[in-house]
Amino acid sequence: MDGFTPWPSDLEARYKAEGYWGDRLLGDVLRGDPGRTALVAGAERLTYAELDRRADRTAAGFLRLGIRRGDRVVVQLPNTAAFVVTFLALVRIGAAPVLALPAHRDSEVRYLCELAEARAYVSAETDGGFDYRSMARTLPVEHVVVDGDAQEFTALADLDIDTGEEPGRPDRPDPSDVGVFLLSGGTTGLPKLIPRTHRDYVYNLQASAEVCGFTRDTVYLVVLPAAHNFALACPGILGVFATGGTVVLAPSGSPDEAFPLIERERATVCAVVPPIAMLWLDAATWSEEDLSSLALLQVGGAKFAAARAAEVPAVLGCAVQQVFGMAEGLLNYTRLDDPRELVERTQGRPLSPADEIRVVDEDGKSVPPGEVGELLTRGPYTLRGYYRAPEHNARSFTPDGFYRTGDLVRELPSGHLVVEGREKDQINRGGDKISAEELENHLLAHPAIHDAAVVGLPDPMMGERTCAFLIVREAALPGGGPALREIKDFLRGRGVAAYKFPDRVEHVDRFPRTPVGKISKKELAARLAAGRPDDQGRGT
Ligand code: OOB
Repeated sequence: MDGFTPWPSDLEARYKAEGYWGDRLLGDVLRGDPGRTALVAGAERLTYAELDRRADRTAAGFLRLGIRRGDRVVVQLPNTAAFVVTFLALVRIGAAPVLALPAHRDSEVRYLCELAEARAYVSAETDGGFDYRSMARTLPVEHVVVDGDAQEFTALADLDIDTGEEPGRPDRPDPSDVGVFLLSGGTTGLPKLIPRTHRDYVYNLQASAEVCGFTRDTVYLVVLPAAHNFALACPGILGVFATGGTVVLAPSGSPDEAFPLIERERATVCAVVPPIAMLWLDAATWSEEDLSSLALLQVGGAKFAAARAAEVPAVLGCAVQQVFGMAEGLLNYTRLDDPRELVERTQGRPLSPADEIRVVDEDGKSVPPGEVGELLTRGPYTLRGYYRAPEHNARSFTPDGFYRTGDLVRELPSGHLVVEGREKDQINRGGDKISAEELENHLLAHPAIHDAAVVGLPDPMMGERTCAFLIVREAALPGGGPALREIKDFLRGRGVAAYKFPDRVEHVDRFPRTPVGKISKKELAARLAAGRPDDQGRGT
């Protein structure tokens, strides 16, 4: 596939020889007993046999539409059976799903369709009050497939029909093909696509299922978006399928929705981001649901404070596992038998013996053991390049193929990593990643805004919230410049996902600069922390 950076042949040979990469395809992950429950979604309960059949028939439906091996299809579905069926159907015919989040809007989805040159777009009819069909009308794709009332488009249900005839057998994908595209959190003006091959992602989910102790008795509750790597394959939905357990889809992580499902389905594992974990810690003290089935709570996506991690066993009655992962690949897990100290205070250690880790200073030299530096990594399930992004790749990877994570970490003698901060220009808002540059570019399109700088503001619940510092054009000054509400309306009008909206807006006359003339975001953050956002006295 053009635009995809393969692993060099010596590493490919090694990963195969050492058994990291096998021949299993993403379409073959359903390994449960045919009669056992694979998926519970709303009122639907599907056995492994039923899910397998639906995935096969829908695969045939996509073939009838003309979707073929190597094609890309943007998929934007909430946590419904349709997501699982569509994902399995597409990977079976070798068409790569491009996994948009339900929160994405026109600006993100259109860009993904263009970048991936997607042949089709699959969405819900409406969800959370948003009509995906009206957005779909102007997307640059040949086919729109809708789960539900499709109006002028193709209904997903119409792809799932048994025509009685054998569909033309498509060429089976190769394990080295790109199986799925994940979205990067983004540090530049535009989001990036992460190609994951069948063999690297199958390894990712199988090795994760092993480390996390998944078995056929695992009942995994999905509360994060199924399209997110954590919920999909760490070990996630696919890791459960590969070990024969049951996946239960919840619409969100709200205790009102998740707790009754834990009780009813006797859920044993759930993956959450820190704000949800903290919500659950509070809610568990007054809720009446029986959460006793819960054996493991995986927490990741953003740093989980040691003190809160320590509360989990007593309050929720289950073990806690910290997960420091990234859609780009590398996954760190605290192990189920790690001493309490490591589970509470670290973000885990690499999943694979073949994961290579370097912690480096600004010059790219390894720091002394135990000191903080930027985490670089390469390995059997970490990308070697973003899709169709040669210039960005030149900056994001070292010449010998290590991915620069932009995360600042400290490595303990045990190999466990402690996340100490971030170097990349990104805000981590409770696990949702916001590229400062992307948001700044949207803000700069506002007629009254002359310049914009977006920084993270520490927040006890979300970890960080988003603050936009704005310099207003002189002509707009008499009106005082746009307030937060106007900025949000403006961004909504541009089709930007709501999680990227700033939580706070500060108007300033100029920005503090670093000695080389760049905007000093450190100084802006320090001013916010000190309660003097428009301080002109320092650093200018
Ligand atoms: C997960 O994936 P992404 O791609 O949304 O975000 C990756 C970034 C990391 O580079 C790091 O900056 C941050 O999110 N992060 C954490 C963290 N887990 C992720 N920072 C501190 N502590 C943690 N535990 O977020 C993701 C992917 C797979 C599994 C889990 C999380």
